[in-house]
Amino acid sequence: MERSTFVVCKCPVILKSFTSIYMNYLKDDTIAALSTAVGKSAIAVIRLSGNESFCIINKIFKTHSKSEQRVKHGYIVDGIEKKDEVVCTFFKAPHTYTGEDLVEISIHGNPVIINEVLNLTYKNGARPAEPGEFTYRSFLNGKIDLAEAEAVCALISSRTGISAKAALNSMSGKLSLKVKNIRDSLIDLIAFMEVSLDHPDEDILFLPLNEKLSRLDSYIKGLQDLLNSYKTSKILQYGIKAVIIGKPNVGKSSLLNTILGKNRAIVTDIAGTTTDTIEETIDSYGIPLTITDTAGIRTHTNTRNLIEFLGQKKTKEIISEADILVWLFDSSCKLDKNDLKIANFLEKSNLNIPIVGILNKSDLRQKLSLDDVSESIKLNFFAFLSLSAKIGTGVEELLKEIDKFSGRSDDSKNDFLMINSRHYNLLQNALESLIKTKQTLSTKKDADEIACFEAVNAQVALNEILGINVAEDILDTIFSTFCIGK
Ligand SMILES: Nc1nc2c(ncn2[C@@H]2O[C@H](COP(=O)(O)OP(=O)(O)OP(=O)(O)O)[C@@H](O)[C@H]2O)c(=O)[nH]1
Ligand SMILES: [Mg+2]
Repeated sequence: MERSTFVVCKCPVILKSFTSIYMNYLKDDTIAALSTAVGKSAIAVIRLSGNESFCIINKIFKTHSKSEQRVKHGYIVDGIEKKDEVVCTFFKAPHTYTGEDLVEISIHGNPVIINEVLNLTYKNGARPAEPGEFTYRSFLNGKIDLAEAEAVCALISSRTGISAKAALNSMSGKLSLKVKNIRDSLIDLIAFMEVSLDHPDEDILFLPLNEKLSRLDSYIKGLQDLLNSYKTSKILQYGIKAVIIGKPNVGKSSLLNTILGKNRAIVTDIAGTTTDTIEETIDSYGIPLTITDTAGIRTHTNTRNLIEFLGQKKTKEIISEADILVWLFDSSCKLDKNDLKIANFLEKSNLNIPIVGILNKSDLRQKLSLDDVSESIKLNFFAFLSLSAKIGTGVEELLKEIDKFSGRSDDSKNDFLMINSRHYNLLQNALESLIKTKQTLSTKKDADEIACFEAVNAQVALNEILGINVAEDILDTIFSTFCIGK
């Protein structure tokens, strides 16, 4: 069976770099953009948001639907000329995505019609929306916080069901709630600390030291739990990159083909068949798994074959980019100098990448065991399996082993959160500040002022995750990665 590979989402143009773009525009402008993918489709949706949305639509939309209806059928017109038969959905502020008056025009998905309708909205007072500007307005109008806004982008670019679920959890506020709970309790503790600073002689609001420390412990634990979920979150979003390595003819390309369920790479019994890297991504247990087949590494390269030499060079380069290495041995023969050459290369490279060892060709008479490998190769294996790339036995177990590397457990499947590197760094800052707060309180006498300073630093970092007091350039960077129309 062929495994599902990924379809690249055709988002409307994404602008990668610009400076403080949103700040240069008036947020009172009414904006318009295509919110569905560019190209031909049955239906395309154009969105209008801002004070003038209803007014602009009244100029270009003729309908017989009753005025109180939210969804109206009619025609987009330029003067008396009909441009398309459409359905318009009206959303009245403040209960809309952006918090402003918003209209969604569902038109026929022909690029010519899309352009005509968009141009009509611009002609009548709207301006083209910047990337992510609808979500940016939603953030500005307090409909969502920054972590929720970032999750919108993560949801759109999710490549598997589980990563979409994680992004949805963050988008619906589950990450923000955890951060807010820690932050709010911390603010409470800071208040106690400040009161004792301001009124050292009064003991009405006095909080004993052990109570302060135990509260700090619970915040530290909460932050550590969030930080621990980062690795899984990263894997859910970006996937795992597994690189198959081994000497020539060991079955690397056969393994790639069997995992994919199709003949992607050429397989022959001629050593040195694969001379370039071949990469494919599959959905493996809900995680995007990118598998790279490489040119086999051997001591003697046929001098005629410069291509093979370059292929081996590339293999060595690609190894350093792997999250996990799948190292194949031919179990139908003894270890040879080519296996040892690879071992030598890996030992010298000091890469610290987990390795899954594979005794391939398990369908043939076995001449090599795990003990033989461990005796000659002193590297640590994350796991060691026996399989037949040709027949397929043991291949599912290999995928399960790779999945274990993600560190997720099935029990927490529904609770995954989308935590990005910005959140990670801020959580890390908050954690360090709280550890310092705790150390200061427990080791120094009358050190409440320093402890309080560190606790406030932690609060500031947590605020930034939620988008409170965030610098404009950070907002620009975040929203500029969005699609236009979102
Ligand atoms: N019996 C058996 N033969 C296998 C198995 N895996 C691969 N082979 C055979 O081994 C030979 C080499 O297989 P490839 O998949 O091309 O090996 P490779 O490691 O990609 O080789 P290079 O591209 O030259 O580095 C082919 O004849 C395969 O059919 C297996 O599990 N069992
Ligand atoms: Mg090959």
